[in-house]
Amino acid sequence: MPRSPKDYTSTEGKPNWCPGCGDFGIEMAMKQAMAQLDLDPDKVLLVSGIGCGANMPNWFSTYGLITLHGRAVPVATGAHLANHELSVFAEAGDGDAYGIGMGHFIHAMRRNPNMVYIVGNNTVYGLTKGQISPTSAKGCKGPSTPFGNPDPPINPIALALANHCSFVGRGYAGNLPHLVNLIKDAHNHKGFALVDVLQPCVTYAKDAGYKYYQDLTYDLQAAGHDKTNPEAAMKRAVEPPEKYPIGIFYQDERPLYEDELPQFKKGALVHHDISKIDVTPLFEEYSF
Ligand SMILES: Cc1ncc(C[n+]2csc(CCOP(=O)(O)OP(=O)(O)O)c2C)c(N)n1
Ligand code: SF4
Repeated sequence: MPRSPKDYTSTEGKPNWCPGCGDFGIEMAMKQAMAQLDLDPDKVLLVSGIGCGANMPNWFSTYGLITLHGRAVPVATGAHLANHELSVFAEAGDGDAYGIGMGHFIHAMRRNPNMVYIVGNNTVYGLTKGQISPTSAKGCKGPSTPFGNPDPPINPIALALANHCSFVGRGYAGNLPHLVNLIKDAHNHKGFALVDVLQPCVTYAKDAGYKYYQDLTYDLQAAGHDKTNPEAAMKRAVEPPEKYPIGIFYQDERPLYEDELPQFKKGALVHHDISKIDVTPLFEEYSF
């Protein structure tokens, strides 16, 4: 029997997002992608940070872990290194990923562990009631910026392209078929795959709703973009903000983090025989 999104759905409760939240689209796209990839739920790990979107593992029947704000990527990297036979998805909001978790994001890109990083980019801190985030537009008003945001936004796509990310993609939570395919491509990619998702927050980012993105997104691949060309990718990434290309900006192949580390030559750590390892000398060396 072919798998369906239900096979990845927790029986313990339903999402508590606001009606119409873009996180519903991301959740369904992830589940459809997993089903179409025919992933065994017992071989999938979903790790998140803290935020509205980061509640995601609660609604999945796969292995899941909600960590700390900004810490999805390092925890997912650790889990992946321990058992890199799992399909590892890290998931976070834009505040999580590009604010407090920015350092982890940059270092993961240059290390290239084999995982998918899905960022629900709604340009606000949703869970804490709509404060501006690192991707909020300059001048936008919110509870933390009643006179307008003084800072220009981070461009996560340009940042990823400039920092060794081996798969750089952007999707839109309101275009499910496209997002499903993008997540499947990201999963099939060997290396660290960023999927930044334009995600309407219907409660606190009303200016960037479904109509806004519907009008301004266009499909990179349908427009003939060459995803192997880094200069073309950067040009697309810095297009004026009134356009939002979605699809794969860039993809290349290079060694995985686990391929670079001698500890993994014998396979995933979970399969190593540790029964004959004696840690007593280590304790003796470090005891006072
Ligand atoms: C170390 C730490 N700082 C701040 C917070 C408070 N906090 C929780 S979620 C959040 C921001 C959520 O925004 P985002 O990551 O964009 O996700 P969204 O809720 O929009 O999905 C903040 C600041 C926290 N939980 N931990
Ligand atoms: S506050 Fe925004 S991001 Fe959070 S659940 Fe509501 S619509 Fe979604």
